[in-house]
Amino acid sequence: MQEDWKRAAAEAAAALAEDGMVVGLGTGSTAAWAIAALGERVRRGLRILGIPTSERSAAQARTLGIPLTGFDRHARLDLAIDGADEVEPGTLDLVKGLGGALLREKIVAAASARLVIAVDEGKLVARLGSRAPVPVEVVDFGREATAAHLAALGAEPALRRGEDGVAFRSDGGNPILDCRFGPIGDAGALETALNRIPGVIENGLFVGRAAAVAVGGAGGVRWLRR
Ligand code: ABF
Repeated sequence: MQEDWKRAAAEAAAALAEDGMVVGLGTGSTAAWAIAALGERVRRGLRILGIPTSERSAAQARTLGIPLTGFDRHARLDLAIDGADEVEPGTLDLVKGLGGALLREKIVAAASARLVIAVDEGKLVARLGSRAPVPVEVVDFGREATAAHLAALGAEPALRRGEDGVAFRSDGGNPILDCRFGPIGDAGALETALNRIPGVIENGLFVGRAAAVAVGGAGGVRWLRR
């Protein structure tokens, strides 16, 4: 059921791609549905270039024959399509990064004319932080000191580990501290405060970035727009 909702939302988002666009390809199971839909459209003649937000998404796009480009050739994107872990419907602010690709996702989002998010309705929350931790990508050096700064902002930082117990590494080779804040009052202020901490590379709060969110649910897909 939830997978159908993700898929429907992702397909609605993928329908926004047009000939000639440079399109950011998100990461995660919902974004994978969007990449699959784009692949099908490319097979039928759509001409786009993709910039993937992870090695995983790059591999999927290559398998489907979606031509890829990079920032060296295209510094601006027309559209980025991605998933999210939490969406605040009133503001379209997001928590992203439980998939581990938040840094590339934010770089791609910031370079895109339009960020379109696809989610199932289970991702909607009254307040960001209600369910998901905020992922924070950090450098290895001084990780414990960085974690102490994060704790001083009210978080409970936990080093992300794989099922094997080994510390997770992003595509950039960095660890991630998952920071549980509980419901966040001012997500914009927190996004800025997190990135001021020495050792923090990027955090998973995406404030004021999404232009539209496709929400899949029992009644079909509805659009939330800014
Ligand atoms: C990416 O994948 C991330 O920003 C987010 O963490 C995750 C969502 O994954 P899924 O669509 O599998 O729930 O979009």
